[in-house]
Amino acid sequence: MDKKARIYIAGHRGLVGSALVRRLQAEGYANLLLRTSKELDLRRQADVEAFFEKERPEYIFLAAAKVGGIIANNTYKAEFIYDNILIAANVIQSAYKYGVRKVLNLGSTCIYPSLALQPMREEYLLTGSLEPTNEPYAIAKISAIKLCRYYNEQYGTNFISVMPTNLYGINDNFNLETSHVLPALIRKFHLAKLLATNELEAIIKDIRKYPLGFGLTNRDGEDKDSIKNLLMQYGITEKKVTLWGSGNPSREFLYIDDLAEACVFLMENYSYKEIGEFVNIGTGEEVTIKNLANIIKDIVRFNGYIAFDSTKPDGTPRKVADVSRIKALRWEAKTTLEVGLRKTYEWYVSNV
Ligand code: GFB
Repeated sequence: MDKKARIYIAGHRGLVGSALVRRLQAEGYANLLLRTSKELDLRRQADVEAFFEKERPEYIFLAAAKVGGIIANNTYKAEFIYDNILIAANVIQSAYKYGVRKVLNLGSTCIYPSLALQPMREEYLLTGSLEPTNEPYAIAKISAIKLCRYYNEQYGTNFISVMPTNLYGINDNFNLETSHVLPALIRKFHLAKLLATNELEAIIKDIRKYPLGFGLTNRDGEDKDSIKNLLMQYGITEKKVTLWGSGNPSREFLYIDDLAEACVFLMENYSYKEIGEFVNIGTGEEVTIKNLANIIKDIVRFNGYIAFDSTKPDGTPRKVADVSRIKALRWEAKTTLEVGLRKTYEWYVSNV
């Protein structure tokens, strides 16, 4: 990729897209094309074509998507399948039509069967039933993989796909109803600690700056009882934090700057012929939700205890990627979970 190449980062304000922008800028890429979803609705084919016609991107990182944690996936099912299929189909078709040199399409390891053998190898795709809590999202992401593959095969394009594991880091979504587990845990323990140390002003500032959830964003009052009642609805008290599910599932977490580094590296060095249909990106290491919660509790310095709400879903029991293919391409994750968590917590405290 030439440093002056016209590079479109679809979804540049999200967790993934913003990390890609930081990485590309740090590497000296000077011609980044950025559009917010208000400026360009990727679900509208005519608008997408008009953008490509005018701006003529040469490379695309396809990081735009409707995403969320287990409950968001399980609630907004129609939006997760419709928005994500349209975004992928419109961008990939326009990339072909306007002769884009290369596309890097971002998926997720939820494309694998819910009970796939662990660690999950790329060839396990479509070998079993999907996890019901995220089937709509997974179907859309599988469609995007197949679009890239079959455009390559029929039209000779160079569209590559990557499947990152659960991601986290700065610019994540900390809304307790829609977020993934890791930012939710950071926020829950942090607010519980503030409650225990009676730092009401800090709690009020946090809630004002960033909504707790969609359904319950307003406080009736700013006295301790009102705040306590509000936080209790999210499983946060001064002595106890309640998490969803059993705590037994395991997940693999990749720090967002590592993902961005991997994506730029693959874009710069490999074609779809070398990568194959897609490649996993992860650390290859897993942690149970219970253990993750204990690590975060220690980093945040919350002294209370942890409880679990078994009325909430667990989702896939185990999810860890086999990363031998990307290692063979000479890339490996660098950030340990401990370091990534500390960076994310520091960012959260100073930005939310
Ligand atoms: O991160 P998460 O929402 O999504 O949940 P998935 C991971 C695990 O953490 C589940 C548990 O077992 C949750 O029950 N958990 C415990 C919590 N406490 C909480 C909490 O306060 N908030 C949240 N969100 N979880 C998503 C898929 O699956 O992973 C997406 O739904 C996508 O499609 C993404 O693939 C990477 O890891 O289960």
